[in-house]
Amino acid sequence: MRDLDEETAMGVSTGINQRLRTQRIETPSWAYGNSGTRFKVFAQPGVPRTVEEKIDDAAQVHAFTGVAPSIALHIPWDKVDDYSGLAKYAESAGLRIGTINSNVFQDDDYKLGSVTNPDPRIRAKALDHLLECVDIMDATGSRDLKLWFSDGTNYPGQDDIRARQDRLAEALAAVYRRLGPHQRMLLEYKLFEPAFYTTDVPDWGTAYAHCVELGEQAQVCVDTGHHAPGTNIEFIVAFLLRAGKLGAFDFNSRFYADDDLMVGAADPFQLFRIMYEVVRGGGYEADAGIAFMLDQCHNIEPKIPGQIRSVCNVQEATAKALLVDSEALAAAQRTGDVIAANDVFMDAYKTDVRPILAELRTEMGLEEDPLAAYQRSGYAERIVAERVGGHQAGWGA
Ligand code: LRH
Ligand code: MN
Ligand code: MN
Repeated sequence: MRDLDEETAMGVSTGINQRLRTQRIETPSWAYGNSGTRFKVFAQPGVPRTVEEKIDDAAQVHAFTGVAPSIALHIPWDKVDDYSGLAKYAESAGLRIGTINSNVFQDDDYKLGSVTNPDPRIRAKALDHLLECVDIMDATGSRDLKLWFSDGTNYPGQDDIRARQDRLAEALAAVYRRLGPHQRMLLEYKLFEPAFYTTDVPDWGTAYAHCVELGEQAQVCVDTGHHAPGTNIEFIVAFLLRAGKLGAFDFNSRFYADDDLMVGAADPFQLFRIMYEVVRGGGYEADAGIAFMLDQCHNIEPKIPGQIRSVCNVQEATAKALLVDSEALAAAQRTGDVIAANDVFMDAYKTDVRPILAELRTEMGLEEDPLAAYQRSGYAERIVAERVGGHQAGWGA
């Protein structure tokens, strides 16, 4: 554990606090609704019935953590008639609308794919939806459009793998042309599921290649749950940052397949390693524009506490990453001192950053323990009493 005398500790924590204060972690609207697996959705009392109520819940996460001032929407799960009205509602709740997530995976038409479907009519329908998402961004003032495609095939010979790449490129280019000068397209990859033989955007390399072809406003989104077990995600982060192509994270935690559990729950060390590469590669600087988002569902735990815990886990990993003594690490690396380099790295990881975060929250006028403060607030009891007939998130619907 890092051994700091009191004065140095104060200095270190002040510097880190200033950097942690600027962190922004976006929460997803779908985390607040009921969700589950293919096998069962466990309904919880008090979940939101409207998009506005999802915004209210996200505002609670921000109120207690101070670093979650935006909410991502998923269209059509969060479809409303008036998106600029919704943005105003968010503003009055102390939030803003963040990333717009498209959905071309929940319609019978998409059985054989959306933008890569062999049928041009279905491709056009999918493209229309993506373009409509950009209209929504214009109305809400959102910067980022997130694209994830469930497209792929289940059987050898089912469709032409190469032609599907052409169709994908064509659709992406059409969406890219529609973006405003300050808008970005985030292309998310996923190893498999729901397609099990080929996936059209299965990995970061495919996403990266399409983004390079498209141009500067196209960036890769790394969903931490979308890799094979054992994949070195921090390498991907380092590579993409170096190439200027890391746009965003969808944070969550997985063990086997994609499962959207709480980030940092099973492997906080992996989250630390990822955040270290973010800091090392300049991705933590404000002008880097990396969007740190949660993409999670809470199937067995309560939703708002699940989000608060996740935000705090990201903050903890970030604090540890910021603690890495980069000069000592570089010196050890230069001299090839493997043990010393690993020591410097582990030293930061093993540091208990909870006092630093408590101090930060006090400075920000917040309670030291956001989860306990939320639980004391009475909000959970209030929504259970007030909201009857809670809404189900699209996922698991
Ligand atoms: C796909 C995914 C993608 C979707 C979200 C609900 O697994 O990660 O980001 O939009 O889940
Ligand atoms: Mn995702
Ligand atoms: Mn996912």
